[in-house]
Amino acid sequence: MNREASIKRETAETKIALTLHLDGTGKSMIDSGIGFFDHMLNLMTAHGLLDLELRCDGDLEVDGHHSVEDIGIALGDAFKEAIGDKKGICRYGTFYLPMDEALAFVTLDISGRPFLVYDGGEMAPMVGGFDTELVEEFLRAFAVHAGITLHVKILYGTNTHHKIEAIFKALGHALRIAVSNDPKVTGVPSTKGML
Ligand SMILES: [Mn+2]
Repeated sequence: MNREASIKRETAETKIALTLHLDGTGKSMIDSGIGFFDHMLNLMTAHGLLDLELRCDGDLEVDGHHSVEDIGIALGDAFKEAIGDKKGICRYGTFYLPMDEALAFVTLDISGRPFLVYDGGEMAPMVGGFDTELVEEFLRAFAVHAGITLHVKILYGTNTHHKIEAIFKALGHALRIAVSNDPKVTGVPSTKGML
C-alpha cells in the first residue's frame, strides 16, 4: 500500500499544493513563503521520515496567519487520506525532545477524534518573520483535519527558536512512531474495530 496523498487547495487567501508520503526518507521541498516556517516543516519531515513537497502562495501582505493555518489544513487532509484504513499501525506516538535548554513533549493518537491540547508557555512574539502565536494555529488545523488527538507541551526553556524547533522535531518523531507498522497488529488497532 502506497501511503501518500496530494492536495490542492485554493481560496481567496492562499493557494497550496502539496504531496505527502508517510513512508519516506525525510526529503522535503518546502516553500511556504515564510522562512522560519519552512525551517520548521523541514525539521518535522526530516525527523518524521516523511517526504513532503509543499508550495504555498498566500496573502503574506496581510500576515502569515492564513498561510500557516491553511498549510495545517492541507497537511492534515493529506495525512488523513494517506493513512487510509489505519490497519496495522502503532496508532500512538510519544516523544520528548530536547533542544539545548528547551524540552518539548508531544504525544498523539491517530484516533479519528480531532483534539488539540497545547501549552507552549511564554514565547517571544516573533521569530524572524514568524508570529509565534501561529504554532498553535498550525497544530490545531493539522490535528483537526488529520483526525488525530494531539497534545503538545513545552516543559521548560528560554529561547523561543529552540522551543518551537523542539515542538516540530518532537511532532515528527511522534508521527513516525504512530504511523509505523506493528507486525503484531493485523487489523485496526482499536477494540471498536474502527478509528
Ligand atoms: Mn533552528
